[in-house]
Formats: sequence, C-alpha cells, structure tokens
Amino acid sequence: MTILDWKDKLKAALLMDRRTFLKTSALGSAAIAAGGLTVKPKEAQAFAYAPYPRDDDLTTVVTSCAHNCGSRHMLVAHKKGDVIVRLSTDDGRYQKGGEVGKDTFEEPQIRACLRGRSYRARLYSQERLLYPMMRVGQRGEGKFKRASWDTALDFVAGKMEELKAKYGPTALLDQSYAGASYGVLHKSDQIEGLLGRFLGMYGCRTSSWSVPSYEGTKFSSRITFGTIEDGNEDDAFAHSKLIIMWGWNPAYTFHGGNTFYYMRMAKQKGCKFVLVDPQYTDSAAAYDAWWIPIRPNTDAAMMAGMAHYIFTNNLHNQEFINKFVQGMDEGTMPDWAKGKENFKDYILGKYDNTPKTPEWASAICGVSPEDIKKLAALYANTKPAALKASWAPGRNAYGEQYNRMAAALQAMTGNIGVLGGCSEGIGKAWHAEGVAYPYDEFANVFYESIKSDRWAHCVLNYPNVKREEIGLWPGGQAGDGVIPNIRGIFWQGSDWFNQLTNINKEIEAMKKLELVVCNDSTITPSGLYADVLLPVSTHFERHDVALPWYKGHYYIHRPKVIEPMGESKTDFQIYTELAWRLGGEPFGRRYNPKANRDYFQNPDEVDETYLREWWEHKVMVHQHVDMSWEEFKQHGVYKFILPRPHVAFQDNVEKGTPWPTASGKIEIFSGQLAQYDDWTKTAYGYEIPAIPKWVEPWEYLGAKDKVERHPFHLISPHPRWRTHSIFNNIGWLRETYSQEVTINASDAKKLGIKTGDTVEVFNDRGRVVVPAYVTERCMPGVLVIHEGAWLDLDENGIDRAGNPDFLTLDNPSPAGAFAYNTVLASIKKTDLSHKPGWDQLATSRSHVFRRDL
Ligand SMILES: Nc1nc2c(c(=O)[nH]1)N[C@H]1C(S)=C(S)[C@@H](COP(=O)(O)OP(=O)(O)OC[C@H]3O[C@@H](n4cnc5c(=O)[nH]c(N)nc54)[C@H](O)[C@@H]3O)O[C@H]1N2
Ligand SMILES: Nc1nc2c(c(=O)[nH]1)N[C@H]1C(S)=C(S)[C@@H](COP(=O)(O)OP(=O)(O)OC[C@H]3O[C@@H](n4cnc5c(=O)[nH]c(N)nc54)[C@H](O)[C@@H]3O)O[C@H]1N2
Ligand code: SF4
Ligand SMILES: [Mo]
Repeated sequence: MTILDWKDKLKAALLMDRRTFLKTSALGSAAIAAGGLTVKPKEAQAFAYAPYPRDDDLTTVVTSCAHNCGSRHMLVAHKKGDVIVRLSTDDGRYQKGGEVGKDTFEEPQIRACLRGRSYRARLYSQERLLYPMMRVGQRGEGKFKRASWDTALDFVAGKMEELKAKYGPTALLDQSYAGASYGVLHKSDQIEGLLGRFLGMYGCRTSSWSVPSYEGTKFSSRITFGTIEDGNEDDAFAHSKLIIMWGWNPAYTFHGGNTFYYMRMAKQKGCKFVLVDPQYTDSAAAYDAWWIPIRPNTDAAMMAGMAHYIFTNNLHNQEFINKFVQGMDEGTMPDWAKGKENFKDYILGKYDNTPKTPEWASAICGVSPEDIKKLAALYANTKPAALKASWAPGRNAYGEQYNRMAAALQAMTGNIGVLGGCSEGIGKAWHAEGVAYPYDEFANVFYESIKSDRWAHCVLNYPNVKREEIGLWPGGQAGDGVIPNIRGIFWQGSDWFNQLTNINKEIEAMKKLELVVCNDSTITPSGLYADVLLPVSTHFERHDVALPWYKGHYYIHRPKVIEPMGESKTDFQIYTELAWRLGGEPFGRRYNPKANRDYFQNPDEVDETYLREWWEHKVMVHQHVDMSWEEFKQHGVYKFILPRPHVAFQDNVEKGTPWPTASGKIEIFSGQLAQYDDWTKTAYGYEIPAIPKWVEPWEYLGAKDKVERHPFHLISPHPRWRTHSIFNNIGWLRETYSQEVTINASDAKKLGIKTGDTVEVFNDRGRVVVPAYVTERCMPGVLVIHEGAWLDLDENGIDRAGNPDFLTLDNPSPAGAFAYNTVLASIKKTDLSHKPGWDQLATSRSHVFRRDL
C-alpha cells in the first residue's frame, strides 16, 4: 500500500462518524499502512471522545509516573473504557487517612512535574511502537517492515545461537539501562535487570559495568564511606543553615520528589544558599543564592583551596577527624602507611612544594581567592551546613577526585551524620525492597564486563585492545583478561546509542555488528539503528509497583490501567518466551519460575503472584508493614512514617558504629587504593591516588594548547523538559523550550551571534546545529547544550537536532566516570538548518516507518 492509498483511507475515515473513526484511527492507521495483516491487532481507541466526558463518566486509577528521571510521582489516570482520557496527580486524598488538600511536612503530596503530566501524549504518541519490526534498509535509515512475533523472535533466537557458537560467550553485549528500573518487576538495568538475567543464564553476555550518571561519584562514595547509602532523605534539608548547591540544579534535575519543597522550608527559616556552577540556574534564582561561577572541571582545585584555608585558619573539627577519619592528616594515618601521603600535607604542599592556597586554586578555577576564602569560612563556621556535591561535576575526567575532595570538606567540618549536614556523594538514602522476581545465583552472570561507553572502542579495535583501554573487569568468567568479541547488542530500557559518548564512533562500530535488538515502547534513535524492534508495553499496560528514585520512602501501586497497545508485550514476557525457544522448558522455567509457556499470552496472574509474594515476604516482613497487599492495591500508595529524619551515618557518629570500610572509618586516605601495584589488572586500568588530589582533566579551559583549537568548554546538563531522551517527542513540552546552545553575552558579541541565530557547535569528534541563546547567566568561555535530543543526521553526518553526545569523549576515566562534561568545542554561525525534533516530522516519519515496503 502506498502513502497515497493510505491518505485516501484516512479521508474516507474522516467521513465516518467520529466515534467509529477514533476507534480505528490511531493504531488502525498503522495496521492499514502495514497492509495484509495476519494477526488482527487489538483495536485501540486512542484520543478524546466527543463530547468530552464528565468526571463522573470516568474511572479513576492511582498509578505512578516512570523512568530514570530523578523522582517517582503519583499519576492518577482517568479513563473511559480502555482509554486514558486525562491524567492528574496527587491531591492529598490517596494516602491512608488522606483527604483533598492534605499536604504535611511529614507526608507531603507527591505531585507530578510537567513531564509526568504530559505522559498521555507519550503513551499515545506517533512514535509509539506497536508491532515487532524488522529492518529492511540500512542501519540508521529507519526503514522497517512489520513482522509477526514468531518471525521476529525466531530471527533473534537463531542469530543468538549462531553468534554464541561462532564467537563464544562474550559475543552479546548487554546494554540494558535504567529506563524501567524503578519498578520492582519489569526491570531494566545492568545488575538486577531482566535482560542481564536472561543473557547470563543463556551463557553469552558481556555486561556494561559503569553507569553514566555517577560512576566517579560512586567510586568516591564506596572508597570513602564503604557504601553508596551516604544520602539523607529530603526532609533533612529543612534543617540546614547553609546549603551549597555544588553543580546541582534541583529546579531542573530532581534528586528526590520533594527536595525543592524542603529546601523552601529551610529558606523560610533563614538558611543561606550558594551555587557553585558555570551557569546561574533557576534554583539559584528561586533561593536567591550567592552564585559562584566556576570553570567546568576545576572543582577539585577550588575545594583544595577551601581545604587549605580551613586548615591554615584552624577552622576544622579536629575532634571529629581524630575519632572518625583515616588519613586526613599525619596523626590519622594507619600505622602500616605512616610513610605515605596524607591529605593535609598534600594540601599544605609538603610533597610537591605547591601549597594548594586559594590563590593557587583561583588560577585554575577562575574564582577569586577572596570568594574561595569567604565560602570556606562560611562553610566551616555555619553549623549545620549541607555541601550537596552533585554528580555533574563528577561526570568528568577524574570526576571521582571532585567527590572525594567534597567528602574531605564534609568530614573536616564535621558535617557528616548530623541533621542538616550532608555527606552526599551518591546520596542514596532510604532502603527499598527492590526486586520482586528471583534474584538468585543466575542474576548478573557475565562472561566479561567492560566500561559501558567503551563498547565501540572494543568492537572497532578487536582483538588489538588492551584491557585497561576498556576497563575490563578482573576475573571475567570467560577467563581473566579475555577481550570480549562483541558481535551483537541488546538494548532494553536504554536509548544508549543516543546517550553514550562520541556517537560518531558508535556509528562506525555499528557497521561491524551482526545483531542489534531494541526493546522499547517508542521508536528511538537507538531503535533506528536496530535490526529488530520489539514493542514493549508501558507501565500503564502492565502490573508493577513503583519505587522512589534514590530518595523518598513510599511505594506506589502500578496496576494495569489499560490493555497493552497494539501487539506490545512486557520485557519479561519477551525474554521468557525467548528462553523457552532457546532452551525449552528447563531454560524457560529457570528464567521465570512461576510461568508456563502461555505467559506470552497471559502474564497477569503470574505477575500478580510475584508482586503479592514480594509484598508479603519482603515488605511486610523486612519492613514491618502491616497493610495487606489487597489494602495496598486499594489505596494505591504506602508511605512510611520515619521515626526521625533519615540522616546517613547518624549511628556512626552518635553510637560509634564503624563505617563499612576496611578501617571502619571515613577513608580520606584509601587503604585499598594504596595497596594496588599493577593498575592494569584492576577495572580502573590506570593509577588513582590514595588521597583526593587535583588531577588535570584531558580537556578544559586550562589546557592551553587545546583551547587554541577549540576555545569553549561545553557542558551538557539534564533538561527539565525531558528525562534524557524520553519526552523529546512531546508537542506540549516542545512548546515550552527549544534545544539550544547557551552562550555568554560577551562571547556572543565577539562572534556576532544573537539569540535565535542558528549556530554550529563542533570539535574533532562531531558537529551539531542548534539555535543560540545569549545570556549573562552563563559564564564566559562556557557553552551549555542539554543532553537527550534525538539525533537527526543530515547527508554529511551533521546532527541537526543538537545532541551534545556527538561532541563528547569516550576516553576511560580511571574510576569509571563518563566524561560527558569534559569537552572543548568551537561555535560559529551557520547556514545549515536546525531540526527541532522528530515531532515536527512525526506523521510522515511514522508513515515511512510503518508502511509496507
Ligand atoms: N528533569 C530531569 N531530571 C533528572 C534527569 C533528567 O534527565 N531530567 N535525569 C536524572 C539522572 S539519570 C541523573 S544522573 C541526574 C543528574 O543530576 P545532576 O548531575 O545533578 O544534573 P545535571 O543537570 O547534569 O547538572 C547539574 C548542574 O551541574 C552544572 N555543571 C556541569 N558541569 C559542571 C562542572 O564541571 N562543575 C560545576 N560546579 N558544575 C557543573 C550544570 O551547569 C548544572 O546546573 O538527574 C536526574 N534528574
Ligand atoms: N552529553 C550527555 N549525555 C548524557 C548525560 C549527560 O549528562 N550529558 N547523562 C547521562 C546519564 S546520567 C544517563 S542516566 C543516560 C541515560 O541514558 P538512557 O537510559 O539511554 O536514556 P533514556 O532516554 O532515559 O532512555 C531510556 C529508554 O528506555 C525506554 N524504556 C522505558 N521503560 C521501558 C521498559 O519498561 N522497557 C523497555 N524495554 N524500555 C523502556 C524508554 O522508552 C527510553 O527509550 O544519559 C547519559 N547521557
Ligand atoms: S519527576 Fe519523574 S516521576 Fe516525577 S512526574 Fe516528573 S518525570 Fe514523572
Ligand atoms: Mo543518570
């Protein structure tokens, strides 16, 4: 069927009575376009009814929003028949004892943000994947043909067998990620996810060990505190007298559902706010913060300057240091390491004759010595004070040094383990019961594991790859030091092709692969590069329980609100069915012990059993919850009332509980790092100092020779209007922003650039085209482009959408940090045009995509 035929059908449909048309149009169009159907798709009624239904015509279902977004808020679906007609959010009445308007300090509402409230537009979007699709054009071209589930799964299973037999147990790369990890059952992610369990059990899996968000920060938390649970719950912020937002913009990038609310409580009680960031953010505006613009990637140097001021003015808390810290100074070094470097002597310049004075730091970070001293004094003298060292400044070359340096400041001022202080770091707080399916010896089995964004390097250079180049995890099951021979990629809950570093290198590596499988509910940029697209039902179309994202102490029930759209299935259904196909009943049952073969058709009962058992055996027993599963399902939300605000390490400080490190102390001097002799045999690959130090990043404004070539430092924070790449295609949100590059007014003036001009931002790795936004809110020498735009290449390989990952570096920072914010680039006006998103092309794109080729 041609597009013309399709248009005729559409015209005819428009003449039908509106209700009948709506029943057949949204999915029907795809069905018609696909032509010659063998399986009758479920009729979907997507859009609004006429007349618009009154509230009492609608059924109300409490559920939650989803994805890797910084929080977990309530959504309330109002539906008629099988259609969600509108979405609302918490208004106080959905918790036990709740009523409309109830919103207390202990139990604030969990109200959705602008993205969550737009979710209906995503659910019913033009880019929604409804049927299995198989590639007919080149990778990246976006030409697919609809296939039956049988054909698609047979193809995938056949290829898996072939690749495993030919290339061994490392041939398939697991690139699942956190798109779906905040539910207890339908999970994606590298460790607990459904894909990892499936490929590991199958006996062919290279896993990806580093997380884009905070691998450097994670390293720092583990090395320093022995745990990533170094966070407070949000309400602790209300007790701070000083909050330093270091590379943190909670007005955009939530790290908890009600953080902003509690920070407002603090403000009302007179808390002072500081922002250390190359940009003046909306958070700074909201709290009237003192803005300290800093050159990107120089945070560890500025913090060293603060430490120098604090030590030399005797503002540190020596009692806290002596009791709880290892290696802060000579007196707190362990006996076995007496001759080794300690932190204070490094700061005072004993080892390199360079005292890390505020003046020394100022030359690197661009902040005046006076401001460094003033902030150091303010932080050391205000009690309690929260230095919230966020992740973005650690998403850099040697980013872990920034977080370790922050931990040193938090420790020397005694702001750890006290209400109103802060030891984050990673900031994971309250412990949730996270997994409802078997998490046993088969979970997270891998044959080799590499640093996630080095896959392209590994594929392009195989077999001439050194283990340290890819961060090879020691002791892989395929043999220690075996370089994985990657021939296929699986994406689940990840749009990593669009989101990892140095996309042009990925495009090259893609050409060498023999199998690319993408499970998603939406057509994504990664999907365009896949061989097989498997349509996944969203969290509105399956049964689960939602978990908070790092902070928050509640569970939200996620019932199946509507039937799965088109022929979509859950990831669990897909991998269970593949397991049966690959290994018959033994594999099928081992993978999903509660399911029979018919799980692919009817998952509801099995899913309910997993969830109920999780609630009854884990939540009710381990967390002493007395609400029954049935009652929970009725309420939709369970909130824990904590006996006191959750503050990390409070027991360590108040009761002397040891930290989970080898020494039982906060390790500013890391015993573990001090003892490695061959770094190439560690996953880090290269040396990491045993104490926090300023280490020059590969690219930054202080790298004189490189700056001559590309004079701007580009950072790429997370957008308010998207969760990474998710929601990029939502018209409502699109109306509120444009993907643009932010540039300082004086820089723009020199280059003749005005707001709205189309510019090219480029370096040796790639080129992107975006409109410019000229402002004083970004410091000179710095450019800002938000991550997550859906790549859209022109015929010369230039990205017209403005995805900064065409410019980022994939070099491995030793501790595993992704170096997203370590980028030098140039900017110039251009005649090329910017494409503000596929949404503008959505209709035509989905016709091309779905038509019968
Ligand atoms: N709306 C929204 N919220 C989200 C997400 C999302 O996609 N959208 N994603 C979630 C996820 S997965 C993550 S990992 C977190 C990320 O959370 P963060 O890492 O905290 O967030 P970013 O937005 O990357 O950056 C925060 C601030 O750091 C600044 N910054 C960048 N580089 C530097 C630097 O070198 N030094 C200093 N001092 N500041 C710097 C930026 O200008 C920005 O204002 O957010 C979560 N929350
Ligand atoms: N330049 C730059 N790039 C960055 C960053 C940066 O700061 N700068 N930040 C990085 C960070 S911190 C992160 S976390 C990554 C995020 O990178 P990704 O995790 O790749 O980003 P998302 O856009 O969240 O993609 C998740 C995908 O999962 C899909 N999905 C959601 N639910 C399900 C489900 O149930 N099943 C399946 N199969 N799929 C589902 C969504 O539709 C979406 O396509 O981006 C990184 N990229
Ligand atoms: S913060 Fe996240 S969970 Fe909350 S409404 Fe926004 S997108 Fe949804
Ligand atoms: Mo992230």
